[in-house]
Amino acid sequence: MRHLLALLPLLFLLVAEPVFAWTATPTGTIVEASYTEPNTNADAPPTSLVDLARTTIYYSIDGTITKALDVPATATTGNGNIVRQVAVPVGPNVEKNVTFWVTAFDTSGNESVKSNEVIVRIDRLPPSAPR
Ligand SMILES: [Ca+2]
Repeated sequence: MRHLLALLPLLFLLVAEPVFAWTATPTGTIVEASYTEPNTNADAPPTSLVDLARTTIYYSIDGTITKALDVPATATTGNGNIVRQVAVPVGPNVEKNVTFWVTAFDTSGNESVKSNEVIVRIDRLPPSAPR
C-alpha cells in the first residue's frame, strides 16, 4: 500500500502532462515560438528519427495560412529545443487571434502532421480616450 501511495504523485504527473507541449508568447507583434523537435517517426510503435531536415513554423490569420520560418534541424535525430521569433502582420488599431503550428520535414521531403495549434491574441487596438 505504501508503494502504491508513493506512485500516486507520479501517476498524477503523467496524467496532468499538458496537451500543448509548445508555447507561442506574444510581445507586440513579435511572437516567440518555443518547441522541441521530434525524435521519432510517425509509425507505431514509433521508430527512432534519423533523417530530420527541418521544422517549419506556420501561422494563420483570418484563414490565410503563411509559412513563417524554416528552422534547420539541430541534428538528424532531432530532439533539439528551438526558440524563434516570428513577426506577424497585425496592423495598428486591430486586435485579432493568430493561430500557430509547427511541422517537421525529413530529408526526403516528407512533412509531419501539424503540432497542436496555439492561438495568440495580438492586440494593437488601444482603448478610447477617457471621458
Ligand atoms: Ca523519413
